[in-house]
Amino acid sequence: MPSERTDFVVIANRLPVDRVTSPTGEVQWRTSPGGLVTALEPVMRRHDGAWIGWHGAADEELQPFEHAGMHLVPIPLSEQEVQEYYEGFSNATLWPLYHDVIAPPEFHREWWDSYVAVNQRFANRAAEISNEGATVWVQDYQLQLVPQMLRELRPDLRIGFFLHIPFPPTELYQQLPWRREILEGLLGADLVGFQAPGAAQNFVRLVRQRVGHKTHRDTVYLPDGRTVLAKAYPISIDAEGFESLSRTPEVQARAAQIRESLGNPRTVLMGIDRLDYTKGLPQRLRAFGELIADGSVQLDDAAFIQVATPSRERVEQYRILRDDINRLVGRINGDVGRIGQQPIQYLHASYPREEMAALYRAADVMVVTPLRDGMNLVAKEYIATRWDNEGALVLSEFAGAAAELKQAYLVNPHDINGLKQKMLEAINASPREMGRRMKALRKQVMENDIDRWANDFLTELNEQRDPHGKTTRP
Ligand code: GDG
Repeated sequence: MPSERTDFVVIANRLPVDRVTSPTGEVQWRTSPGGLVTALEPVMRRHDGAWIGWHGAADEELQPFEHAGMHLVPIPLSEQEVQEYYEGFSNATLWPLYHDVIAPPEFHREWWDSYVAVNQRFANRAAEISNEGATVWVQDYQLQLVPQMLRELRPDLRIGFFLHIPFPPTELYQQLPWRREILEGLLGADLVGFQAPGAAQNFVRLVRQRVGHKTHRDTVYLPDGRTVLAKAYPISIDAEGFESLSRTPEVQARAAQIRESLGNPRTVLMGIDRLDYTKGLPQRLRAFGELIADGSVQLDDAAFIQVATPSRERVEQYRILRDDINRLVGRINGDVGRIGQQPIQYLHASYPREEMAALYRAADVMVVTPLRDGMNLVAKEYIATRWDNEGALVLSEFAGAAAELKQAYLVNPHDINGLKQKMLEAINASPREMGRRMKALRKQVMENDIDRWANDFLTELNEQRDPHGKTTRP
């Protein structure tokens, strides 16, 4: 490789590596943390596969290289493309539109042109490095045109697509000036995977209404005789890996230290999110502030740690959110705090995996309240670290994860009184009740891990087409 060709290709906006400079000034690549790499690494090794993606720096062309047994194929992006394709169309048009327009999506024709050009570059590269009949798996909303572009270049390939974020209902999707192009882009795949059955249904309905193809349940029938399957594959985590990390003496000691530094309160509540307006941070902070202010929870008994990982900081809505959260935390701590006792510990930073595991272990009540979320892996990671069946999860009904994690304290984050009540229930739950719920949650997460997700998707993709490009289904 990479002058040779391969039988298995993953295409994602980012390569699964970050460039790091060691204290001695040496530049190295480090596998970026994340379930997707963990799940796909073994599949990549088995098939000697390649991963196509941007390497994270603008205006830089890199040759393909090897890392941790993976063939990595970097795609260059200019500074202008980073602004228009990535920060613009992907994160200021599609992201808010697909998340129920929580923030207003911006529509700019130049952004769209850039999105088309970059998608074409990814498709061209995949066409170059794929063997006859190879399997190509395209990831996420930044690359929705790639399946069709790739099929035009290489009709022999088996193409799968997975959307990590929600797919919106017809009424919202209609706003998109390029609604038909995106649907047609996705229809280039043999199998289109979503986080939830409702998202797959939204897609099939839109294809019927907007493109006019015949559909039946989860199948779209194209005029050329090809069929496209649209189904849900709820993503998960490396559950065992997370559990064993959280069992190490170092992580347990660090968890104890975190609680100690808060003065060992009876209840530690926690939120961990990318700083994003979809995650419902203001709602949970407001609810907690009110519980302290109205005396339902005593300041001596509880602390709330909110970790907000910096994200998309050049996109305007994210800058606005950052200021809003700073103000809100300041107001709540100012209103209900005392000297040496700030009810909310707010951390705008990102941490290594070990620290994340320690934070989860330190939390009695994990509060996950997105207004809309494809899945939400934080909820699943928390559960994986609760091997003693202690701890409670407060979870938004609007997270994809709520469909599987039914024994969580499910909430509507828009309903602040309802949210307060559920948080209070979780805080005051008896050990027996907590154990009953957590046991059921753990069974769900430990049995349905990221390997199963990848296997289910790839098995279905293999069954969907035979190697000669004909459909094998009726
Ligand atoms: C999208 C969809 C879907 C966070 N801070 C740090 C850190 N993280 C890790 C968490 C978790 C991941 O990032 C966040 O995943 P989520 O699922 O919660 O949310 P998104 O980033 O919005 O992901 C989502 C997901 O794709 C997968 O399909 O579930 O719905 O929106 O794994 O642990 N990791 C480290 N340091 C941090 O500071 N190491």
